Amino acid sequence: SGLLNGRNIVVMGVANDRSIAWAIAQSLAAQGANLAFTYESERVQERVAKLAETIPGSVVLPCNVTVDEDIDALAGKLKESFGVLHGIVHSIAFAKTEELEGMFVETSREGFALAHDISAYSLTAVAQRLYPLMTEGGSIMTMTYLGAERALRNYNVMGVAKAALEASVRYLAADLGPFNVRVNAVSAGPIRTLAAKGIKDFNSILRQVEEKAPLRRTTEAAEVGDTAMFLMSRLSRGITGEVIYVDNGYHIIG
Ligand code: 0WD
Repeated sequence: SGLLNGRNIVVMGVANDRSIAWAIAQSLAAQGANLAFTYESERVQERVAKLAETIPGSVVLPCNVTVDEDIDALAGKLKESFGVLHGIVHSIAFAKTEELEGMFVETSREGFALAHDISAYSLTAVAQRLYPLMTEGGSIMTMTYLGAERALRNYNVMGVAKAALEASVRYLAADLGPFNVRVNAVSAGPIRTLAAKGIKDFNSILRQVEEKAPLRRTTEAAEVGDTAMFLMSRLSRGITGEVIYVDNGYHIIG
């Protein structure tokens, strides 16, 4: 029997079958979770619906996280389909490609605001509207990267947004703990996805990880999926406000 039987979890950020959110969904479904998927726009709707079809009983709902009304509507739909919500997987980020190369010092006001709105504030916007559905307690998780704490080449404004995201995890954890809602982040090693395409020189980043990481290999999305499953389950009931590294140990090496 599954560790997540009877648990209702919304997964945000599936764009295609390479998305980390999709690997997370696989791990959650394997443990018996009931899943809802959200998609950003009609651009990805069909792809997400096709993928969701492979997980019986899952529902697919629209939600562009830059639009408050979308998140309000999502809360309503989740209440309709699930009643009680137990988990939120936030696996969403965006920055303009021109902000992901060259010097951080060149970041525009608009690019900074957009990256922070989608990649950092959205976690709070979603938590704010969905935690009232977590009447039996719950677990919220998001995805972050080492660029939050180190100045990594080309990661630039996304690193600053991830720092804001990680701080948000701590403040949300402090707020929602009394409601028995936990909030954590997974800091994943680099994985080749659509989002990674925006990062310049991704191949050399992967090569560096293979050379330097204690486990001498790059991170697989399924490894993140299994840690996400742990975070969504009762097994992690004592953990909140934390950043957990799933990076084959890369970040400990100088
Ligand atoms: O190496 C990597 N791939 C790592 C990714 C290492 C460490 C962390 N992460 C993070 C990313 O920063 C992101 O937070 O993991 C999360 C998921 O990223 P991913 O799976 O690598 O990338 P992708 O498959 O592109 O999923 C991100 C999705 C968007 O995809 P596209 O490529 O279409 O922008 O975030 C969603 C969208 O589906 N998204 C939105 N969803 C709702 N509203 C929005 C929005 N406004 N914007 C983007």
